[in-house]
Amino acid sequence: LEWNSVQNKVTPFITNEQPGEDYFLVRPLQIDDYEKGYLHLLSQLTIVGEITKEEFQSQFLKMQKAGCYFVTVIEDIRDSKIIASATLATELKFVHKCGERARLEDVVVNNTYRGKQLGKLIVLTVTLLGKKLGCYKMSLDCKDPLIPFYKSLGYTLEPGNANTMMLRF
Ligand code: 16G
Repeated sequence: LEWNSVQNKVTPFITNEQPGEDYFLVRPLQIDDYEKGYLHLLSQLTIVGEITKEEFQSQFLKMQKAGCYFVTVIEDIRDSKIIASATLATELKFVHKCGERARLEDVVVNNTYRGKQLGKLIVLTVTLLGKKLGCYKMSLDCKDPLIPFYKSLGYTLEPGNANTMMLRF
């Protein structure tokens, strides 16, 4: 998976440097993104709960220190708002020659920005990052209606091997 294959999937040509409109910026999450509506965006995906700026910043620093979280966002620089996000989380293993696996988490695009292929752009960006980091596989959980979207980006259901089991606390 290289940039030209990303471009092939996202038409008209857009890359992380040129995401279609010059007011969209693809970049890593930053510590001041609390002010830019990052948690409001995440609340379009699932329950976020009340999180203070201090709590956000402390979690951000923990994630940064851990070194295995790559939270990627798209900012609309016209009003400094985070309008899309996806997280790549990596996990060290003994299997696969002391390999590393990657998980794609918390993919969300602000619902007023749908139809601009920003979901594709951000998923392909973090997928490419997972590959560059040397991960041997990348996986995700999603709801049924999103299966075609992820399939269009190269993800597959592995028959007999794709059951997500859950124990909620
Ligand atoms: C989806 C997300 C997952 C997120 C979860 C939240 C992707 C690919 N998957 O499964 O990352 O954490 O929804 O739902 O974005 P929950 O609150 O039920 O865990």
